[in-house]
Order: sequence, then structure tokens, then C-alpha cells
Amino acid sequence: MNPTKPMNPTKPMNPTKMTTTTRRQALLDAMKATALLAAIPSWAVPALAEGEADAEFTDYPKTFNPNNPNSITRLLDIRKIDGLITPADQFFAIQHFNQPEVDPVAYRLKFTGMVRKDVQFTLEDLKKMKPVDVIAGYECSGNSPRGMQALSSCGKFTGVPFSAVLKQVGVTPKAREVVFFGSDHGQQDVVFRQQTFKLEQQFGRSLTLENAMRPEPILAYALNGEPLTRRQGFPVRLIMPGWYGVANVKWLAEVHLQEDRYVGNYQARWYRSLKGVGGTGEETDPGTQWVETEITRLQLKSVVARVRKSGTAHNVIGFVLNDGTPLKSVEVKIDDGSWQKATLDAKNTKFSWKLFSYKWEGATPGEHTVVSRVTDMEGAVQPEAGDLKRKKTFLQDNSQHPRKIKIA
Ligand SMILES: Nc1nc2c(c(=O)[nH]1)N[C@H]1C(S)=C(S)[C@@H](COP(=O)(O)O)O[C@H]1N2
Ligand SMILES: [Mo]
Repeated sequence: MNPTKPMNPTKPMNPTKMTTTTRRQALLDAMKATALLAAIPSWAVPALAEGEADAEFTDYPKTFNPNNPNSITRLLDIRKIDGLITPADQFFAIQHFNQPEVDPVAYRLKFTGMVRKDVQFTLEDLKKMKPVDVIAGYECSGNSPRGMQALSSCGKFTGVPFSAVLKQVGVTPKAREVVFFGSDHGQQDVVFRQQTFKLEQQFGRSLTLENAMRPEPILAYALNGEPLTRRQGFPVRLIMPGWYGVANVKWLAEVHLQEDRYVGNYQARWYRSLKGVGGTGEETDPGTQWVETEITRLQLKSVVARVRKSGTAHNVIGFVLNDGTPLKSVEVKIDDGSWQKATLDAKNTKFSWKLFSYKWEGATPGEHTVVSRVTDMEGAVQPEAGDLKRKKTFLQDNSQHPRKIKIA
């Protein structure tokens, strides 16, 4: 199947879809009766129909090249989002070293450190255990407006709950920290005060034992129903739903249990947020506290990805990324207009990215600015770029992203 090809709208519907459609029709009828028709969700991104066309974004830098064959980094062109699931061959990919080729037959996942027994799992051992699926949407913590939000995707991952595997292994009483090592490695600067050591480093990330034993994290071996590709971490990777991409260790080789916090490069130094809280925010202000934190859960973000002309209206389509906290609202603002409520797609799941759409009526030809804003049930509101001025490190840029588009 060619995943970029729009679905054939004349294809007969399968029985499950029929039921949904019938139920939806009943809902539509009921809502029509109460004159709430305007609030009915149109599916966020149906296939392009006749007479429909995408409006042109004019804010892409000329250098934006999602298909650079010379790069092992892969960018997602968010203008192509046409459903909840990003096809595997479009899924963004990023890593610090190379993309190691792991032999699935020789593969062993090792458990070391404060474990009851030093156990190794083959790929088959893991596949024999009861599988679970999770739809996980995530982004690299370096994803931002500057990079046209191209380091984000959403896929269906299949694997085994990490907790089930660790229960088989067993941990000793002092174990507190679970360190996940990839099989990728390379030379890295390791800085200590004024000294810089050039050392061979393995990619590693940790979770507290408590977080690792939650039901969410899985050892995934499939993406969208197919074995993981080498790019996405074949044969096994960690998926920590609701967390930034860096938690999702690819080419997983070893799980090490220890008592102390793991302070490796990608945990404690490269991946951290530095933010001024209180006071004036001046660097010398004693009233401002400079807080350094780890990169863990996804900060609430929404992005306008696509604007599609449909009849006389334009459908503004985008996605939300967050840690799974229920959402209160997504709003869209056109130029200097007021915030208008967008509709969340019914297919969204707790840890997927959440697609939304807003029907823009009466768009006039020419350049426009379109921006979205998301609010969650705990009261978190997506910040504006100006609100993040006190954040010194560029990671976790979840600011509202005003998009420039041209209406023909
Ligand atoms: N082994 C390993 N896993 C890794 C990385 C890495 O360098 N090595 N990079 C992390 C980062 S920074 C991100 S954003 C995600 C990207 O996941 P993806 O390539 O599947 O999209 O992988 C994470 N897992
Ligand atoms: Mo990342």
C-alpha cells in the first residue's frame, strides 16, 4: 500500500466502520434537532476530494528539505499529515550517533546490575509474551517553529509492557533507577569543569523504577504493524508514551538497574531545561531562581499543519502533543481575529497526537496568519513565544506557532 496515496473514497466500508457511521448519523440527526449542527466534528483530515486543494504555506525556509538523501535524520513534512498515524516511511528519525544494524538472530536484550538474575531475552522471547499496542505521538525536545515542527510523528507501536519483562527478571531491594542503553555509540565530548574528555559513549537514558513499572512504557518491536525499521530502532526500542522522543531509546541493548540517579550525557547534560523563575529574569537578579530540569513529559503544544480549501470554506488542520492529560480546548486565530474553538478528532487516543480542525469561512485572497492554542484540563495553556523568553536552553519550545499562508 502506498501510504501517501489518499484513501479511495469509493472503497466499500467494512462492517465496523458501518456501525460507527450509523451511530454517527444518529448523533448527527439528534444534534440537528437541537440546532447544534455547527459543533459537529468534520473528520480532521479526510482524503482530498474533488474541488479541494491545500493552501500554500509561505513560511517554509528555502532550505527546508524533508527528503535529503544524504541525511540519516528524517524530517516529517507536516503539510502531508492525512490521518492519525504517520506512515513508517515518513516517520521522523533522529539520533546522536549512527543507526546501527543489529542482527535479529544474535540479538540479546541484557538485564544487568541490581537484578535477581542476569537474564537475556531474544527477540523471540519478547514476541512470545502477550503483546500490547499503543498509539504514541511524540516529538524531539528540539522540535520547534524554527525547524518547521518536522521532528514529530505519531505511530502505532506494538510490544510488551516493560513491567511484565522486569517482573520476570526481578530486582534487588536497593534498585531505584532503570538505565536503558542503545547499541549505538560514538565519540563524544564529556565535559567536567574546565576539562573536556573525548570518549567513546553509548546512548543511555534512564527512568525511575517507579516510572518504568507504570503500565505505559513498552519494549516495542513493531511500528504500524510491521517490524521496526533500522531507522526507528530495530529490533527493539523503548516507547515511553507521553514523553519527549529522547526517552524512546532505539536499538535497545541493555537494561541496567542501579540505586543512584543516572547522570549520563543524554540524561543530565545534553537534555535539560534551564529557566528563570521569579524576580525580573535578569541574569544577575538575586530574586530570579535559575531552575534546571530533566527532559521528561511532553509540554502542551499545538501546531497548525495544513489548511485545505473545501467548497467555500477552508479547513484548518493541526495536531496537539502532550503527556496524555485530557484537553479542555484547542482554539484557532486568524490574523487579528478572536480565538475560535476548533474540533478535536474522534479518533484521537490518550497518547496519540491529537488532530484538530477548524472551519474557516470567508477567507479572503492574500496572505494570512493562522495560529492555534491548546489548553488542558489542569489549566495549562500553551505559551506564546514571548512567555518562553526566560528559558535559556532551546529544548521544549512549545510556543504557539503563527503560520503564514496564502489564500488563492
Ligand atoms: N539508541 C538511541 N535512541 C535514541 C536516540 C539515540 O541517539 N540513540 N535519540 C533519541 C531522540 S533525541 C529522539 S527525538 C528519538 C527519535 O525517535 P525516532 O527516530 O523514532 O523518531 O529517539 C531517541 N532514541
Ligand atoms: Mo530528540
